[in-house]
Amino acid sequence: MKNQKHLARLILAVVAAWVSLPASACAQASAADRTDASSSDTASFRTSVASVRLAAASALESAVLSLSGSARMHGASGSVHATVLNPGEELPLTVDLPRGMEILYVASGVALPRDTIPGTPGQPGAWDVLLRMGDVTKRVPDLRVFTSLPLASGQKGRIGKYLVGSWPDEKSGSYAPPAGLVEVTEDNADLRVSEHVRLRDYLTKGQNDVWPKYVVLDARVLDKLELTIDELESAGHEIEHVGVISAFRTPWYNANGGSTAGRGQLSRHMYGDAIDVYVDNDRNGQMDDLNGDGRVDRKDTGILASAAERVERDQPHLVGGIGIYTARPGAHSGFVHIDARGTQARW
Ligand SMILES: [Ca+2]
Ligand SMILES: [Ca+2]
Repeated sequence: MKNQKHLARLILAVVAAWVSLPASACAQASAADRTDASSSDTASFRTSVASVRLAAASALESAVLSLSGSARMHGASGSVHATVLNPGEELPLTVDLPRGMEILYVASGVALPRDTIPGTPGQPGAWDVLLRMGDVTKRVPDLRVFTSLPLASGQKGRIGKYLVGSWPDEKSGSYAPPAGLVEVTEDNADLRVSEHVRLRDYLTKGQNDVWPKYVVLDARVLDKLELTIDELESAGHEIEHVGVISAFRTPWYNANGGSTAGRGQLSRHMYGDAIDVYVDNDRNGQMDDLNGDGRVDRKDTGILASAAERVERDQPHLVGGIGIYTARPGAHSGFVHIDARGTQARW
């Protein structure tokens, strides 16, 4: 009975903090707290607990729906899963959570049992987001928060053993060095950052045995890509899979890695807001024949680029570069570069 009274008081505390709770549930919970004076009616107590939990579940459900529909976190496409928080930044909620409801973070993509962390995690990592009210908890689907590592942690162009290089010394604007880097581990590399892209797709080539690795990830280009895919589908091209040639490139790799021909010194790939992609529904590592003429050529990459053009027209905040690369035998079968640099560029 003592435990029950304690629980009832706890529930009442939640109820008091939560103005939207139905009056009937409050009355039942109050009745439960008076059991020492009136009776030991445990059935009534159980009913009140069930009512409060049901109401908490319902409030959580609607809060989760609000977060799931938030363009701030999922983009205009609704298909972006990654929200990157710079050091010290909090989740940009677009709705006020009811009083008594809190946000919890739990490490994402790890196999072992996990602790929940209230408040924004201080250390870099990938997190699933949970909402809790009283003792009821609900996970927010398709939302992954990445807390980034301050760039100042890099020493002499390396973070740990991972060679990054250094960004040009611009003070501000879109060419200023990124505030933070997202840590990629063997455990979290397969997490989806949008419906068609995984964190792994962002990795710079090379340094295969070095973990963790680091990337810069600007979710706006993911939104632009997912909207481009929506455009293609509206035009009758079903898209199941896109291949990613390159997304983030460390400054070191941009200057020294692979074939550097045709690479800009200030490539947007170093700033995490560029992605080179091709449609690859048959997953053969080659651009697909989108127009069905039996050949894979510039007409097919052109269809992809035109879809990105239409996205830019409708979403001026995603303006940036669109570049078509024709096939280079032995290297690739053609792809389209898409970025969200903030000013229009075409090639
Ligand atoms: Ca293909
Ligand atoms: Ca074709």
